Amino acid sequence: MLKIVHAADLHLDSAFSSLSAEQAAMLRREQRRILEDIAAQAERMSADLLLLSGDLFDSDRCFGETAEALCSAFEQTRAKIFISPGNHDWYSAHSPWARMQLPENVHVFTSPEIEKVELPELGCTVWGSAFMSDSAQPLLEDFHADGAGINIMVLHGDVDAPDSKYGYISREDITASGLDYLALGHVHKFSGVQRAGNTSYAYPGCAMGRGFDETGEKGILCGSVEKGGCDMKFVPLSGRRYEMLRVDISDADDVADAVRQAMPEDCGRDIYRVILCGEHEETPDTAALEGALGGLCCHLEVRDESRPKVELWAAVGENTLKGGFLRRMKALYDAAQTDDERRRVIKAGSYGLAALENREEG
Ligand SMILES: [Mn+2]
Repeated sequence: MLKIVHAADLHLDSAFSSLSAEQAAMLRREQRRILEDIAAQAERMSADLLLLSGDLFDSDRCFGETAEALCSAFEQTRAKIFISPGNHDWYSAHSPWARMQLPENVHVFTSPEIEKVELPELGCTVWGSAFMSDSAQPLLEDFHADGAGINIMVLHGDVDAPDSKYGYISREDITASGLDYLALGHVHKFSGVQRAGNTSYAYPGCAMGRGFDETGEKGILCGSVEKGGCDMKFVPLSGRRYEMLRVDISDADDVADAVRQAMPEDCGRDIYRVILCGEHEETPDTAALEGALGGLCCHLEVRDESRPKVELWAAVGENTLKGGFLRRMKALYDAAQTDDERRRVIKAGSYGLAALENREEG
């Protein structure tokens, strides 16, 4: 049985272009700390292998401090480390992978051909390959693992996407691979631990979100792998989260208060996109809300998808006194120049409608 930590898609040195320059730099520093978290986790569980399935860097370059952080994290664990460069951090003679002085325990795959590394002292064989540009041919075609002991592969590629230019991997090829565990990278969402034939495979997802298409908890996979089986579990990391929150402002007298109440208490470190929805009499001022509520979390973006209240116009087509009244009011509403004017028309319309229906306004 092998104890394994599997991570992928750290995308170190990402631009974080939707944030301010200071915040972006802060998040890049935090990304580097994630490396330490991963190495510490490997050391805590006395992992035999730390598998890193590509896109560790966001590009084929990295800052000096990132290379240093990587090396110092790798020195903090006794696990053997295997890296398969991906479509963002592909291997070349000029890439950080070729230029860095990596510690002894690190093996970087440097060829598009699948390479075999035998580790008799651990009773396993580790396979892997590298992207050499931002695309790769299908990866596992005609592959069959014939290594001694437990067969593990570290690979960046795209399962279930036959048209992908990012190294398509078919389920049939996984089934026929003879691998015990296929440690994948590329898909940024945790896939769950999957099974094809006797092979277990998984994408841990990215280690920290970098945008609103990577929301929620992010982490790595930790556990054990044996011949024909594995017990790998998702372990969340402590990085900041990107979160999206829809807030229905239909019944809100004060939109800012409604947002404040909807935000979770422990959101202070996180990056939020609040989407206002429902029906509301006034068009919310998103810039003012961002200003007023920005302190609630690390960064707040407010989008308005709310609609103006429309029930008022339901009977606008009726050939009745009510219909005629509503048509007059609707024309005023459509011609109104300001939100204030529109609000007054709606107010007048609902009073008038209530009077015509002989009921209290509300
Ligand atoms: Mn990636």
